[in-house]
Parts: sequence; C-alpha cells; structure tokens
Amino acid sequence: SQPLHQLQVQGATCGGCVKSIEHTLKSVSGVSEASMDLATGVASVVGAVDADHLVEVLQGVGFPAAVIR
Ligand code: 9UX
Repeated sequence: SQPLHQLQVQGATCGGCVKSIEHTLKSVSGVSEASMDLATGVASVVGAVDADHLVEVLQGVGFPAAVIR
C-alpha cells in the first residue's frame, strides 16, 4: 500500500477551510487520498509524495503545517 502521511495543520477554523485543504492536498502530484479532521487539525494523506513537500504546499495556501508521521 502507499505511504500514509499525517500533518498537524494550523489555522483551519471551519469546514470550508477543511474542504479547501483537502482539495489542495488531493491536487498534489502523487496524492491519492486526503482527509482532515477539523477538531484535531490533523490531515491524513495517502500517496507516493514527500511529506515535506505537502508542508510547503500548505504553507503556500496560508496554512502552516508540520509533519507528525
Ligand atoms: Mo474557514 Mo472561511 O476557517 O473564509 S474561515 S473557510
């Protein structure tokens, strides 16, 4: 199976933010699934992609993030 990455995302305060983050992550080359939990701020991403690249992408759309797994 493909790698699972988890990111702690800052700044998402509503469901709209979550949908935007999920859409952004799904648009990244190599990502096959992305979902985020609003309550915890944890985004889970499945795919052959570098987790540090995901952090850079989220930073670029205004959501600082850190790799937690
Ligand atoms: Mo969410 Mo709205 O946290 O502009 S605030 S999409």
